[in-house]
Amino acid sequence: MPSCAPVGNRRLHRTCVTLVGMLSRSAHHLKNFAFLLALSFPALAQGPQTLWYRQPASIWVEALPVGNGRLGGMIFGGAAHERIQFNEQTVWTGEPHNYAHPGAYQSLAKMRELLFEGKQKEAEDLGMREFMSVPLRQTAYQAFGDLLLDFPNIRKSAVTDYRRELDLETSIASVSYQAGGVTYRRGVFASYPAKVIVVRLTASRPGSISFEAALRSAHQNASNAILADGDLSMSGQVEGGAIRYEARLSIAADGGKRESRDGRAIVSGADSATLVLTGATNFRNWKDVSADPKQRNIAILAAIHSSSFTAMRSAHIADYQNLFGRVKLDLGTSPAAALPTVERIAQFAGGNDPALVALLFQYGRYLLISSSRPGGQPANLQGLWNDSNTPPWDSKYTDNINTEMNYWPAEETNLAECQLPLFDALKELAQSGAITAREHYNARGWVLHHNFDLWRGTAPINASNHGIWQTGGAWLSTHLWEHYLFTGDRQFLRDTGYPLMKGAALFFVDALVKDPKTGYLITGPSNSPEQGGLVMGPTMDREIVRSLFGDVIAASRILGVDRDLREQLEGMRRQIAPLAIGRYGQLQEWMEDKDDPKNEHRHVSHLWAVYPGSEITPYGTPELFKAARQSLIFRGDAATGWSMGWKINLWARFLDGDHAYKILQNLVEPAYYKIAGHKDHAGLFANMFDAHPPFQIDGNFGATAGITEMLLQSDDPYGTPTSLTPVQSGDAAFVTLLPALPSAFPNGSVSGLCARGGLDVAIAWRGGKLTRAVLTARETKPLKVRYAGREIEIQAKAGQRYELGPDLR
Ligand code: FUC
Repeated sequence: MPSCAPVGNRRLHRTCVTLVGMLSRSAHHLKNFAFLLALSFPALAQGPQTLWYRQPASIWVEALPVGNGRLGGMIFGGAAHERIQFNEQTVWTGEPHNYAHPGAYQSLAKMRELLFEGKQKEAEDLGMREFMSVPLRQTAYQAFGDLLLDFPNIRKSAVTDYRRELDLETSIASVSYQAGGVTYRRGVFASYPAKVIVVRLTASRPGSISFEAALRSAHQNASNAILADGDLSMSGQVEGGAIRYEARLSIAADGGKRESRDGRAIVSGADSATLVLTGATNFRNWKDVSADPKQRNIAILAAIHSSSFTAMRSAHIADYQNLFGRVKLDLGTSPAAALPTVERIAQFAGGNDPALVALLFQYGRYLLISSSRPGGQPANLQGLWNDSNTPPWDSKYTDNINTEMNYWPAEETNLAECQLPLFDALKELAQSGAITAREHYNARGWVLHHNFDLWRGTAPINASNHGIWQTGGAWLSTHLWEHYLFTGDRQFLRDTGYPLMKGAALFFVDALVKDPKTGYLITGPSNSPEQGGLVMGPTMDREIVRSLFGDVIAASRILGVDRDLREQLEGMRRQIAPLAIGRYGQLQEWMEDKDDPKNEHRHVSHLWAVYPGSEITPYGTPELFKAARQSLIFRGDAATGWSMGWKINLWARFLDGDHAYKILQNLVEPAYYKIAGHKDHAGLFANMFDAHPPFQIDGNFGATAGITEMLLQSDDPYGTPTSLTPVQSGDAAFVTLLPALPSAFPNGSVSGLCARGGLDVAIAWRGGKLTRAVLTARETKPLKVRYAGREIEIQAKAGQRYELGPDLR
């Protein structure tokens, strides 16, 4: 099993596959081929890593997602009519654009002055007039189209033994049913190495495969064409925007007859068929839309032209399993595990189904692998699955929680390379954000406010009361440092991480201001996302900037660079306003003690220092720890999808596994959104997509991270607000085993998790107690291990395994 290795040194598994063989096989060869194919989609035995259903999807959030980090497909699975709604990550509205408001910095001092005088409304009004992004809103991720398959010989009423599933072990979605004495099977996967979506149709009786295929655009003015080789093409341009696109469908049928008519491809009486869907746009990067989507599709299809289906399938599975297979989680099982997925979701809160928690954990990893792969865009608010041209919040990148949450599971669940698209985006955001820093703050470095889009808008959008929030780039930059802590990849730190982190910190060297009342340094104008309006020095900002400065200090020391800056940051860091405990015993969300204990707002921003930060810890800052816990109790348990995702992590950091599990029970409830007869409700849709509601993928990723935090934590419990702990400095590793194990999982095991300090961790437990842990170190450094109040220190050596029993010996 690969350990938590630096991705820079890991050669990504790429297998070149070709399709040609499928088109030119002899009859004999075809028979063998059919046999192999029968093998390749065996009877749909339901494994523990399977979502499965007895009916086709009737709405989009029942359809099953596949994705290769660029193309995504939602498979409805109808027996007589299949719909695969598909996306490509760069189909967006808009065009390359600089969103900065020229000269906005001229009103900065006035806004601050108004806020210091308590004139919030005037400051917000001034912000709206003079300080906002041009235009005020960013662009929207778009749907692409549908692949429609009609099976004229299948009468819905004659279908029996229907079943559809998504197997997380192979990343293949399947449909099977019987009709007229024939068993039909359909398999769909999105291949990262082949860059396409593959649909395979087989039947138990030769000559039974008949269908009509068509591509339907989600946009007006698209044109459909049948190409010379019989491929279907669907091309066009997003209305009023710069993105041009083309989707192509290539069909290889074994036996039978092929025709094309009215933009449709018609296959009759074939033994089997393979459909290959590709889609591309003219998008090269945020500044350049000069690519040719048709040429891209031609190249993609040419590269797999002589590949057999089985070779493509094997390459897909090998590529996928190289990532997915790294972590195994067993939380035990129960009779509920045999039920269809929707029934399991419905029964979860009141029943006993620990295997569903393991499935949800792995589903988050599946969704990350499927929506965020090197070379592509980061996972947006819906990953990459979207059927609307006016999706909720434009399905863009909201980085005052959501984008970061998407990547919470990346390092700890051994998918570090899935975070690379985010880091690529940060390189671009740092360029765009440098313009925003200059025009809005007259500052060096770069800044990102609470949203970005394909065109890397970084200026404050929507409304001044929540759009002016300064710490999006700073928060995302902490992910760069975390990537180093998990992987120990110095080259990454030097070449990619540090320059971006340094730019994010430089912005605050220039933009922090002295609070006239306390003399401390604070940010502002900003807000505590997304409530309380425009203020100076919200707690979350101070936590993030303190953390970022700490990261840059540690990184510059490790790399032996920028001593002067390091000393400056050390000095400024000590002057940033400290955390404060308010009159209700709560951690103050703002500089002033004005928290409302009845406030159940979904954002729990001031608790950033508990998770994902580590400034507040049980042993290092016990008073603040208590206050933060009190704040979370005030906020309550009920929340939107992602907010529950966050609260699971927080309760795990509060070392309360049962409370974390209680939030998980709230999260695993049937979700509803705009369904007649049902009130909108957060939870899981039938396809296990998390619901805000509506669908927003961060809740899935937050849940996966939260389940991990129940089992393993690797921040230093002796954290301190002002000086760096050995873990935060990268000088030591620290793991806490089973810190918040819920009583619902008395027996279990996990392997392949990663911990800060370059550790690979496996843990087994019985009766709620640790039985064995194996830590594999990749770096030579002191390692502290904590379990059930006991702590040991090991001088870990790179490459060594350390096996520990219940008493940590
Ligand atoms: C933030 C949240 C909302 C939603 C949106 C995408 O604005 O406050 O709940 O998740 O992002």
